[in-house]
Amino acid sequence: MIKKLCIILALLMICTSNIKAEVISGKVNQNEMLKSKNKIVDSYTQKPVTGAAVSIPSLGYRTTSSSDGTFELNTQINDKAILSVQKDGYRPFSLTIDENIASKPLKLGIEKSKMGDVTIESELCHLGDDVYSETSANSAEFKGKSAGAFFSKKFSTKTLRPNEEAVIIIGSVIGLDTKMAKELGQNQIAYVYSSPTEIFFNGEKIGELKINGDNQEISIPRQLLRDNNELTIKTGRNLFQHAYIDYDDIEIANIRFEIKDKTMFSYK
Ligand SMILES: [Ca+2]
Repeated sequence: MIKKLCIILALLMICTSNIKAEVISGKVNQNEMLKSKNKIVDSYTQKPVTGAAVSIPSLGYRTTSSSDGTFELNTQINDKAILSVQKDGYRPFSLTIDENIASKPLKLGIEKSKMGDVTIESELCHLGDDVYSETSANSAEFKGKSAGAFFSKKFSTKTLRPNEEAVIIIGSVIGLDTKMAKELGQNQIAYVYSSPTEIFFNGEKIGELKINGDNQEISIPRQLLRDNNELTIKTGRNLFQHAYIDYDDIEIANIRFEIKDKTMFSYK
């Protein structure tokens, strides 16, 4: 009897030690997974989004989220760069990342497109003249040719209801060397700075970009809206270079037109 009991106890001990070993190795695997796995989710349902196109255009890096929404960033990121996510039925998404941000698992929430949304430009655009200082904000990430000092695109929109307002969203911008960008430590240029990037809607100036970052929003005055519209973005110029025009070299991605319901944010 005692012998049998000893055997059973011994078996139990072997079993539990096996279970323990498995749990520990399971944890190690999970941590390794977390380190390398970034995830795309629906910002409303928090459910994984499969087949989203993830790219870092300035580095020529492209991948797709798998069936569980995860994706890997198998590329060296040294300086700030714009990461883009595109998926049918969703608003284009972009995020300025750097080595530090990319070293941690990213959970990116993307939003379903809404009625009246217009994607004006989802690709990365370089504005300027390709002449820039190596200490300019994010100069290391500048790749490809400049598209000139202007970006301009025509697009049509639906008529606004009285409770609605329209905005332009600049998904991401890097490389701005304005006075404010300099004061915020976004570049290492010692003395000079550029005028801000200007945003024009149907020929009227509606706003400026003075700092680098994501999701900058510019309201469109109602009276400027037509059925067919034109958005123009003009990069600034170095205010300390008078011998020739030195445009501020910037990279801009994910330019959108969106309609907002004003009553949704009002508590009156
Ligand atoms: Ca320049």
